[in-house]
Amino acid sequence: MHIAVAQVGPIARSDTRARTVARLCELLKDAASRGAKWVTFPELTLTTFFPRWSIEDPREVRSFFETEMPGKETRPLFDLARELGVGFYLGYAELDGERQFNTSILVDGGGSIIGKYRKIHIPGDAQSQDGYPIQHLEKKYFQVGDLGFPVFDAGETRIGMCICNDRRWPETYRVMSLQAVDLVMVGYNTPTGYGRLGEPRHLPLLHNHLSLQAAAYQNTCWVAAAAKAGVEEGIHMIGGSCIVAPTGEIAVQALSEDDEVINYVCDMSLADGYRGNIFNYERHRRPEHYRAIVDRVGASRSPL
Ligand code: CDV
Repeated sequence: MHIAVAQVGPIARSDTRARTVARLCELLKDAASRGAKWVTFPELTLTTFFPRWSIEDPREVRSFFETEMPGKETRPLFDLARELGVGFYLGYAELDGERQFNTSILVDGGGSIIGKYRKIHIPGDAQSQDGYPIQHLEKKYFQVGDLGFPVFDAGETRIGMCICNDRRWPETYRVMSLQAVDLVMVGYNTPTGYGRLGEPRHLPLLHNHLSLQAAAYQNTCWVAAAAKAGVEEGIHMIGGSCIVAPTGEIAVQALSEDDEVINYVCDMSLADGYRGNIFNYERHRRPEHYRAIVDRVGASRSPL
């Protein structure tokens, strides 16, 4: 299976959808010219990463959301996908009635939406935090997703999706792995300087790859991860977009922090060796001992 990841460089607050979609179309063409059949785009691909600001004007907030998909401005990407016969994952802010979600869709090579996911692990805060150098207000703008972690059959391959912070949580992949997922697509926007204050600047990239590589290996699947990268509205966002094999190895990685396509011909049977042996779930998993994972949200310090 030939897949690509389209990393996207900074998008300014003033950029129009039309301009951004034109960039995405160029990336899709680049991926298709290399022979790729599926492309992963980042989280919230159509606009700048607006949750870095506390925006009070509801009309301005709504301007970052899509009410239909495809809409007038996004249709060219769908038309191009159909023309090229290339499917894609696209992250965007979804307005569903009054409900706001951080969403991704899976569009097949015929230009039809075959899957939808709404981000479950919503990080950050609902209000600006005093003293934080970088605000991350996803809890202000997004509800927790209500679709679980579904997987979708795309020809011979079963594809799952998650969004940014989801990639750090083992449960995300295990739920998909228990539905025999072959490929997990993930888009992300990860600022340097978020999180533990004074965290060394190399750690966000390390944690990105650590999470993706462990997930691919432990869940016997491929992972295709696309960053929105570079300095966007004064905030540095990590790049490091990559395709990870079920061996846990990075097969290919972006070198820039700008618009860049990476691609790889994935041998989907690479997972079989692990599924039949070290990670043979039927033989080795012990769910009767995993109760706490669903019964508890946090770690209990109560006396044993
Ligand atoms: N967009 C994100 O979900 N970003 C988070 C940040 C807040 C750490 C991430 O997990 O990369």
